[in-house]
Formats: sequence, structure tokens, C-alpha cells
Amino acid sequence: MENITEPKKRILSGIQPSGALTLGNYVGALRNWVQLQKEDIYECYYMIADLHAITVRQEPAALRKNCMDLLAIFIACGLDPEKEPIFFQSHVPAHTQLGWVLDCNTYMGELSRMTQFKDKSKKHENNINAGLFTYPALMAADILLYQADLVPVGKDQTQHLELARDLAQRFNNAYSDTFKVPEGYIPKVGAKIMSLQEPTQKMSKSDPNENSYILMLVPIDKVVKKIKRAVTDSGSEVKRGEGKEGVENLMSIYSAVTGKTMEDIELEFEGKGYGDFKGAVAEAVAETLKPIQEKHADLIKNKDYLETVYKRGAEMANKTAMKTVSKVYRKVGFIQP
Ligand code: ATP
Ligand code: LTN
Repeated sequence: MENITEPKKRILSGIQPSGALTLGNYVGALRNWVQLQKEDIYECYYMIADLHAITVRQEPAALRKNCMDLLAIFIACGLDPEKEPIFFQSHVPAHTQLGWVLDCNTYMGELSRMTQFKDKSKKHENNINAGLFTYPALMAADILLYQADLVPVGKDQTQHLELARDLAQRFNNAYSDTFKVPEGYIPKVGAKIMSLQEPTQKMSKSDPNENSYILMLVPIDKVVKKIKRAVTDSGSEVKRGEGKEGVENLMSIYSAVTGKTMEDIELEFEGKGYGDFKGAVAEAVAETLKPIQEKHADLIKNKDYLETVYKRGAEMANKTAMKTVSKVYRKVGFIQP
């Protein structure tokens, strides 16, 4: 019998090297990237979004360090660079090439509505630059270049994803079918890990209060201290509910790193207080982070290996991305070079 294999579905996602990664980035995004790659039914393109990072002023040496750290963390978390590309966005010029075309198909009104733009403009009042404003169109280019079917991200990215879908449809309607219309992949648990100090706000690496987040490369004894200090409420029950955002956030973290459901967790800690619960969360987080940190420490010393990974990644990504750009340039009416 003839062996007809369906082409694999594509995945594209990215993380900005705008600082050290938090547990929120891991739970909301990276952890799922690894799971999806292991499922082996997708072709996964994972990217370090360095072009996006400079929408906020970066110190060049720190940016270089964050980029290499991120690459090492990706591999340490279990992404297999032998299998599929891991690459730096700036090594694939097609991102900016398609980004421009999409800029010219995106309305000012659409970009003005983006909550991330509003938040970041408030945080960086002295540098509200045009890149920060048009960033969602570049993110759409990142996704559409690879004809991605699925985009695994945290909940804060849904508005950007919606724009990517709208732009794909708009372009397809104007110039004939060109782009896949991508779907988001938002995890059921842990899609938005909250600050440990203000559980109504997203855990963010740029928060000035360092007790509010856990960095992936933080010394393990600090993890325990930060979780013990996390804000809960005046009650004592490990349960979800009104006014219990702090506890629910710790439950989401625990669920994400152990695989236990929220219901299981409520049962596990029935009749026990917050002390026991926080101890268990801290231990589970520490157990998750420890092997990643050990692997990262090994990998970061091996610059040659990391270089082969990102060079190979860029080569593969360039090949796929250039096909889309050529098609787009032809369709909008540019003369073929
Ligand atoms: P910043 O905090 O500096 O604004 P960021 O961490 O939000 O940056 P990225 O590093 O690009 O931005 O985020 C990478 C991925 O991590 C995205 O998929 C995003 O949705 C996810 N993510 C970020 N913060 C959280 C969080 N607190 N909970 C769950 N997912 C998150
Ligand atoms: N905007 C994302 C990072 C990012 C991304 C992407 C995610 C840049 N390009 C493409 C998914 C697909 C953020 O988390 N801030």
C-alpha cells in the first residue's frame, strides 16, 4: 500500500531576551513547548525574539548575555536542538522583511488598543518608540512566516495572537490565499502566573519588587524564601475562591510543576495550613528548577556547541521563512530580483 504521510503541523513561538526568565515564562510557555515537541506530531520552530527585546532599551552586553542564557535554558528545559530549529530572530532577515509589509496592512487603531503597548508605555515613559507601537505586527510576521498552525504562549499574548489571525485573513482576502491562520495554544493551568506579592498582577521579570517573581536561575534557597513570603490571605484553607488569589496562584504553580489537578491539590491539603502547603510548593519548584540549572551551567560553558545550535537553527529557519517572503513580495507586486 502506498505510504501517504500527512505533513506535520507547524508550531512557532518566541520569548524575548529582555531579562532573566521567570517561573511564569516557564509555566506559561516553555514547559508547553517541550511537551509539544515531545509529542512528535508537530514541526517546532522556537525563537529567541531579540528584535522584540530592543523595543525597550537594552544594555548591549546584558542583551548578549541574556540571549545566550536563554538559548542554554531552552536546551536545559528539554528542547532538542538536533530535532528542530532554535534560532535568534535577528539571524533571519525575513522577519523584518515581512514585518514591514504587515506594518503597511495594520491600522493605527488596532495597535493603539494593545494592552501591552499601553502597559509598557506607562513603564517606559521616556522611550515610547515606534517599534514598541508596531511590535504586534512584527510578532504577526514571526508567526505567519512559518505558516504556523499553533502558537503556544501565555494568556497575556492572546490579543497579539488575535491580530496575527486578523492580518493573515486580511492579506489572504486582499491578495489570495497566502497565510495559514494560526491558533493559540494557551495552557489550562498556569497561563498567567501572578506576582507573589500582588496576586492580581502578572509575574514579570521587570517588576521592581524582587520578592514578586522567581527567576529560573535563582539560587534554590531563595526559591524557598520567596514562596514562604508569598502573599496569601487571612484564612487557612488551601482552596480556590473569592479573595484567595494568592493561594490559587501558588496552587497553579504547584499544579503546573507536579501535574496534579487543582481538585487533587485541594484534597491533598484538606485540614492542613498554609505552612505545609507553601513547603510543598517550594520543594516542587526547587525540584523542577534544580536539574534545569545544572544543565544550564554545563551548557553555558560550551560556547562552541551553542554556536552550532543557533547557526543550524538560523539556516533551517531562513529556508522556511524565505519561501513565504518571496511569495508575499510577488503577491504585493514587487518585481522579482
Ligand atoms: P516582561 O515581563 O518583561 O514584560 P514577558 O515575560 O511578559 O516580559 P516574554 O519574555 O516575551 O515577555 O514572554 C514569553 C512567554 O512567557 C510568553 O508566551 C508569555 O505569554 C509567557 N509569560 C510571561 N509571563 C507569564 C506569566 N506570568 N505567566 C504565564 N506566562 C507568562
Ligand atoms: N511577544 C511575545 C514574544 C514573541 C512571540 C513571538 C510569541 C515574539 N514573537 C511569536 C509567540 C510567537 C511575548 O511574550 N512578549
